[in-house]
Amino acid sequence: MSSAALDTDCMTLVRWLLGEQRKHPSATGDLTQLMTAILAAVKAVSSAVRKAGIAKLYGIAGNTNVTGDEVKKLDVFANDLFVNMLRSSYTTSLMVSEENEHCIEVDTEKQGKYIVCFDPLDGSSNIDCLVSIGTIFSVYRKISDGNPTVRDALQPGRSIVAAGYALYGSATMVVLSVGNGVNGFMLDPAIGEFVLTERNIRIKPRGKTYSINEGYAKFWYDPVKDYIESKKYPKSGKPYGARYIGSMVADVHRTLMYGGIFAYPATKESPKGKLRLLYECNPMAYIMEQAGGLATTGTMPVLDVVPEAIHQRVPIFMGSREDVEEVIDFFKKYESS
Ligand code: P6P
Repeated sequence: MSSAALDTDCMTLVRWLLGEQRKHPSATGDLTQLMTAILAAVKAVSSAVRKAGIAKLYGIAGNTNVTGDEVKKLDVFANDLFVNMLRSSYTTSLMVSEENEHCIEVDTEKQGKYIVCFDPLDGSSNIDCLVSIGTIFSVYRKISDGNPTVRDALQPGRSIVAAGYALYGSATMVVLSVGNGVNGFMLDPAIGEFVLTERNIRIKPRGKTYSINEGYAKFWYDPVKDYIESKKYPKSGKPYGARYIGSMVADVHRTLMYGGIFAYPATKESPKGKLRLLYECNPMAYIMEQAGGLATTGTMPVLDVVPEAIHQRVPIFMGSREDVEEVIDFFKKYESS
């Protein structure tokens, strides 16, 4: 039996949220309710992700499972879950999903005061080789009067109320911030609850690894080329190690827990980078800053970027404060030259 099941006073995520809620006398409990909806979807996705691996392994034929049900692509399945759980939570007015071209407006009678931007299953192309994948989300307050508009979704990351991610790895973990530091909650399948296991996560001021897809080195701009060169061939001290999984949640979680830097820069092939501002870069940048780290586009803090489109991409360098400050110095050197 798991330790949490034995612990008669384990700190579950919902208990923790209720405690955070009590710190704000004006809190209505809506954010707790919203997070409960997200956690329900995360649990269901976690179960499906683990089953999908087994299904693939035992060769369940075609697109139907043993009961003959149409088996949805995992990312579509995950998206439907988050949309439906949030719709029925009466806390959300508008959603932006990586899976939907346009904003998803909640029916008037079910609208609430929050806006949620999410990537339901980031890195899903990795599922067939059992690489860890994840869900990324960020929560804002609705700022428009009346029915929600896309303007509600185009707020800078500085306006985030809560953000986090779920990592479907060797275990399923939710890492969350509601503006008062970062905490990690492990899913205990024995009791179906997320239990606080990483309290007040702080990222090291400097790490020993860099995480970037070096396959694109040919297309890097000079500041990135020079920075990575300086990590591989330092004038003094040991070179940095290289770590790159190619699944953002896994790469960012490792960076948060061990220190170092994660980068998806602009390249000559992808002048804005690849990662999306609203539901990949902003939530992760928020977590990094809440944990004492930094997140930059190279020329400005990611959280200060004013979005112009819901699926826009931005370059990103995030992680240990001193490592990110070094990157910024390389960009400044080229700006002034
Ligand atoms: P590349 C996965 O497809 C993803 O969206 C992120 O999870 C990951 O960080 C990135 O793309 C990897 O991209 O170009 O290195 O394969």
